Amino acid sequence: MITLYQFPAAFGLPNPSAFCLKLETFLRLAGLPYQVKDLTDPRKAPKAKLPMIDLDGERLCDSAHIQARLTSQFKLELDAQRSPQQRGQDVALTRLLDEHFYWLVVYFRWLDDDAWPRLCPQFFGHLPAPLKWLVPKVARAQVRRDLQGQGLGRHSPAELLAFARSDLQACADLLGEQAFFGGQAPSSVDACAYGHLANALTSSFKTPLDALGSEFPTLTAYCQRMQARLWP
Ligand SMILES: N[C@@H](CCC(=O)N[C@@H](CS)C(=O)NCC(=O)O)C(=O)O
Repeated sequence: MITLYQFPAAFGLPNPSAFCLKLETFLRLAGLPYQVKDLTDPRKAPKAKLPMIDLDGERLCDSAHIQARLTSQFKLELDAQRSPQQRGQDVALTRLLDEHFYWLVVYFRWLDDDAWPRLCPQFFGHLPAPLKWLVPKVARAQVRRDLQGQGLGRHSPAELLAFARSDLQACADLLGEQAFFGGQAPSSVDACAYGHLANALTSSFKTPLDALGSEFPTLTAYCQRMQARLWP
């Protein structure tokens, strides 16, 4: 049995974490049975990040590692039809979303001064006093440090929006006229694309990134298509 440990649903999405939504979408695409356990404190996971799964008593972390393990253990064929060139593009798109675009969404949720007073009660409102005042301060300082270290936190909001626009343009160009990044049917890269794009473009938690949604109608239509297929 697979148990998926992830943050609770929020923002009108199955999950407000792009990586948790990526992995749960993958499980649905693969047709693997699973149960969900909500966790609000990622420090309880061995690598202090979510998602993680318990697979017959073994704890596995990192959406990419988990997908690779499930693919080999259950002989999944989600990517069987992908050519070497398409597989290369899938890795490149995954890196763009996981390692670059993700941080832009983090910035506009956590460090934008308009977003923070709305985010704070959503993520930390369940904590008892005085934790609900202390933990958000520590967590926000950690996010600020992470973004400084990653490098994107050194840019202005306008520069970050320009990066987001070019990331989304790359996604729209790769999608082209196809229904899914995998072609006529979703492949595993669609789990990643949906996790990130749905969080940035279709969340009820509004950030400056929402303005970009109208510039990329094929991507918002894509999110709706994935939602209808996997999250009816
Ligand atoms: N490479 C990891 C990234 C997971 C990740 O960054 N998870 C975030 C939530 S979206 C997290 O748990 N952050 C908690 C923290 O950094 O303290 C994966 O693919 O699963």
